[in-house]
Amino acid sequence: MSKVATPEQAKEYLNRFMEGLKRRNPGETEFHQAVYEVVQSIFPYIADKPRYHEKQILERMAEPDRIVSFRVCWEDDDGNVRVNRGYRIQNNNAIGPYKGGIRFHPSVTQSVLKFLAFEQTFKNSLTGLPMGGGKGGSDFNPKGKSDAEVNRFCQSFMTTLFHHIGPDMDVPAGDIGVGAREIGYMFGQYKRLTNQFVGVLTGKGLEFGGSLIRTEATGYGTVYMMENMLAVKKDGFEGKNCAVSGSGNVATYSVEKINQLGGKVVTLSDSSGYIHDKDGIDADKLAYVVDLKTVRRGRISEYAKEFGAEFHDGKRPWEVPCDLAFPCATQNEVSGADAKTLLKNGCIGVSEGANMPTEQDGIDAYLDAGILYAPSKAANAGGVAVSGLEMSQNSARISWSEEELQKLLRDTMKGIHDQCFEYGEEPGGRVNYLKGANTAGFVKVADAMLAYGVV
Ligand code: NDP
Ligand code: 2IT
Repeated sequence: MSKVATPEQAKEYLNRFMEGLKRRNPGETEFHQAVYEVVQSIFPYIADKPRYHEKQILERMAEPDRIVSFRVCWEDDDGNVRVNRGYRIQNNNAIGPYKGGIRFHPSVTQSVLKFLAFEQTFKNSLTGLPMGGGKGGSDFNPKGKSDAEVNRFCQSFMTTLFHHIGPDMDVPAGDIGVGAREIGYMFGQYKRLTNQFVGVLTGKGLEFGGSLIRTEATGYGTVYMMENMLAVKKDGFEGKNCAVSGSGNVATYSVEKINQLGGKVVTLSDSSGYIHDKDGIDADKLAYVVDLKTVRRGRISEYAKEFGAEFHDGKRPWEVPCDLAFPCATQNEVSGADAKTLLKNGCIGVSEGANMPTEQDGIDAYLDAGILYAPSKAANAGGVAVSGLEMSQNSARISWSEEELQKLLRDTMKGIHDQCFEYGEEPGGRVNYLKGANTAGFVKVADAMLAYGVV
């Protein structure tokens, strides 16, 4: 395919590509979804560049370098032996060591982690830092487990994982269900097994090599991405009503930054439902949420009781009218119908803190409406960017000041915005940030792969 393809040829190529992918990866629907989103949006860019086709670059990117799957045995507090499955997916290390989080959640499957590792490859490329893409995790459910049980699980998980990771090989971090506590337990076990104190995990405690603002970085970055998109339209957060989903790490620091920039957040959620607080979630209420979720490990419904807000059992917040939406919980939490409801109610911007939170027909609805839409691999890249800075600090055995890191995070998000803008600008002045993110992320990884020959 050496000339610009006609729309029919493009469609045929996409169909053939997806058929092959589905045949090779049966039943892995989340992985199919993530690959489809990328391939269909970068096709206009690669159509007239035969080097990418001849060297099968997309086919190689969509085949992980390595999948490690292993048994994780541990004993619960009653002495019962429990068995979970652990994984590490090393998707692509063309531009740096594998890098990406670890997720502990009962919904974790190979398909979920393959989609996340694939996405991470593009996201990490966008940060401009030398990091490849990987992801890991387990179907272990930390909810309701004692600290001692979580400790035993993390130690058992690391006892196999440590063979496959290293500061120049693969550097995991946190994700859903993996926060400061779990990273501490896993780092402690890595150190014990290897007798090495190295930057093999990021998101570490500040006492043992962690970086300032890593905890805040994903949420802050998601909001900076929206701030940058609004600035192009000579607009800002002042007076905007915002709907945020989730109530974990990404959601809470998104709320903090929205508040600082003059917006008002009216929703938060967890897997049992959402709260609607018409008065806004201010700093004091947010401190309550952080304590509720990270110390007491309770349910978001308790917020409604505490502050007299509404709780909507089993529902998602997208039915609440808002100017801006920040899905910050999990994949596929915004259906096509939810996206249409957001648009009908006047939503003008979506910045995705979670990974792949919007289903494909929801994305299509945003793009058709021409709203400001920052896809997850651009919007939530601030977290892994500060992880990259944590790696740099660990290698140099130094710690940067909060002021320096805050500036680096802001500059990184501006850089990501500008790359998406450059590759996503369309005739008529619209910016397709999805196409921009996928294309800009692709180019760097693809060109590095070309340089290596056939590997
Ligand atoms: P946390 O574990 O801190 O919080 C997760 C939140 O999402 C909780 O409120 C949880 O509710 C909710 N949630 C999880 N699974 C589901 C589900 N199946 N249905 C409904 N709600 C659910 O995770 P993070 O905040 O770290 O991660 C949130 C999202 O952001 C994920 O998509 C993650 O991949 C992404 N992300 C995280 C980064 C980070 O640095 N931590 C970086 C980039 C992206 P409940 O308490 O009921 O489980
Ligand atoms: O999805 C993500 O980017 C993360 N969970 C953070 C990865 C990291 O290595 O900091």
